[in-house]
Amino acid sequence: HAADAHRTDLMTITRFVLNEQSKYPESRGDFTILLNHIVLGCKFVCSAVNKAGLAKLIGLAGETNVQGEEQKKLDVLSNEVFVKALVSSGRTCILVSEEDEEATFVDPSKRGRYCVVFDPLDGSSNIDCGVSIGTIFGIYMIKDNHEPTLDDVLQPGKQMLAAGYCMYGSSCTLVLSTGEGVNGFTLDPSLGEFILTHPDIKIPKKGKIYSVNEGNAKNWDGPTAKYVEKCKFPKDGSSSKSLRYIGSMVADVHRTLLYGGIFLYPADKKSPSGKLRVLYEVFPMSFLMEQAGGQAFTGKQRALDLVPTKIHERSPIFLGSFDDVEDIKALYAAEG
Ligand code: AHM
Ligand code: MG
Repeated sequence: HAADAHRTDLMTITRFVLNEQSKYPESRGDFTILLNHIVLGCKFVCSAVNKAGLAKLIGLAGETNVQGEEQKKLDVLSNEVFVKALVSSGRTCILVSEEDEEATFVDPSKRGRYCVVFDPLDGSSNIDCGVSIGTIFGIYMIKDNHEPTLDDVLQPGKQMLAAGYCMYGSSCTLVLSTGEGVNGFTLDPSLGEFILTHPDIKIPKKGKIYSVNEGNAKNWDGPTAKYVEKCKFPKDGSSSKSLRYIGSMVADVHRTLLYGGIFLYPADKKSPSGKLRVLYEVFPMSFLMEQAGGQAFTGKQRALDLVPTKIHERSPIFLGSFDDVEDIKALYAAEG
């Protein structure tokens, strides 16, 4: 409609979350402040990713600059920006980043009640060829005012308060759930604001796409191998599925969420726990899938029931459309 050509009532991510949180007056301000700092990190990474190709062209990346300082790699830079933004929010107490071996315990003077687990720049093998990459995050809250310990983040994913990702693709898209469905926001670069563009995302009940690194097939276990065989040669008269695999979890999961289907990073003989990390890859994506009406399964149990024992633990993961994940669950159940 012509009347819609110029929107005048803009639903920014801040406004949206303030509305959503109005039910919890005690946390409303704090959560919004925390989220604003995450959003700042995402905007920074978005701008850095967009300049990355150019920086290389004019000889900046990976070389020393005029001051003789080493240029930081994009993933290291992104991590620093997120850590600093999260600490300075004054709302966090523990940070777990894929980039840092140890968890960061925030100084008591800047401490808040939220724990944030994140992968600041996932899919970094895709940076140099301009393929979509992303940031993934999950948020827990410590229950009382005890001294924070690692146990506060070694919690099952179902205890997360919120989770999301930001995809740096043809546009910059932030997908968020605070436990009341899933919503997608797109960065309007002229405003510097994320605007609600994908309200109440629901994943199709069944999909036509499977997404897996098939190069690992020789090392798969029985149920995974059977499942993928079934995707290609269905015996029930249904049509075969299409394969799409970007190798960038955020992009592969984003497509799965919008179009339906299944994304899998299974166990194999070489990596019996798969590749993806529980806290900041498997949990946030599983949280979003469930909130969108899909499922997430580890090969043994509901992914969000998993209790991690180490901050960088890995787990196999099968997530996506409800019916497609049912199929893989049945194959694992049959194996006993
Ligand atoms: P990274 O954290 O080192 O970037 O690795 C994670 C990425 C995911 O984005 C993606 O799903 C997976 O690795 C792809 O792995 P593979 O190349 O083994 O298929
Ligand atoms: Mg990663």
